[in-house]
Amino acid sequence: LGQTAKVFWMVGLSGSGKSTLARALENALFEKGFKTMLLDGDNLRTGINNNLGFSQEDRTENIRRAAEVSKLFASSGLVTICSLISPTEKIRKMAKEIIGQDTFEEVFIECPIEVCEQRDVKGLYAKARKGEIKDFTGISSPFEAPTDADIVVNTAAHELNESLDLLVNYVLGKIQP
Ligand code: GGZ
Repeated sequence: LGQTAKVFWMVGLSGSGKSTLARALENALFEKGFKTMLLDGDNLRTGINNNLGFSQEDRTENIRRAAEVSKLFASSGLVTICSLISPTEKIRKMAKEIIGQDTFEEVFIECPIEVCEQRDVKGLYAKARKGEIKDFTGISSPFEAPTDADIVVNTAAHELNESLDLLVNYVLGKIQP
C-alpha cells in the first residue's frame, strides 16, 4: 500500500518500435492484473507538451515534464511506461534524477537508423532527408545511444513477439504483483 511503482523509460529513435512495444507491454501487464500508465512522446506533444518543438531546449522541457508526471503516477502505485526518444545522455540523466534512481529503469529500444529509415512508417525520414522537417533525430539532430541502459531490446535482431517477451520478462522481474 502506498508503494512507489517503477518507471520504465523507453529510449530510441523514431521508428525503432518504442510505441508498439510500450503498448504491447502495457497490455501484457494489464492481463496480469497490474495497474499501469503509458506516456508516449507523440501523444504528450498533442496535449500538455503542445507548445514544444524539437530544439534541444524544447526536448529537454518535454522530457522534464514527462519525468515529473511519471513520478506522480509512479508514486500513486501505477507501473509507468514512458516512450520518448530521449536523445541525449544529459536528458536521460535529468529524467533519472527527477524520478529517482531506485524507481527509474532505462530500456533501450535499439535499432540501427538504416532500419528505422527503411521502415519509415510515417514517412518522416523521407521528409527529414528532403529538409522538410528540421532537427530530425538521427538525421539533423543528435541521437546518443545509451551505454548504460538497464535492458537493451534490439528490434532489428528480433521479431516483435520475441522483443516483447524479452521486455515483459525483464519488467515482471522488477515489479511485485
Ligand atoms: C524527432 C520527430 C520530429 C523531429 C516530429 N525529431 O515516430 P513518431 O514521430 O511517431 O515519434 C516521434 C516523436 C518524437 O517525440 P519525442 O517527444 O519522443 O521526442 S524527444 O524525446 O526528443 O523530445 C516522431 C515525431 O515526434 N517527430 N518531428 N524533428 N521526432
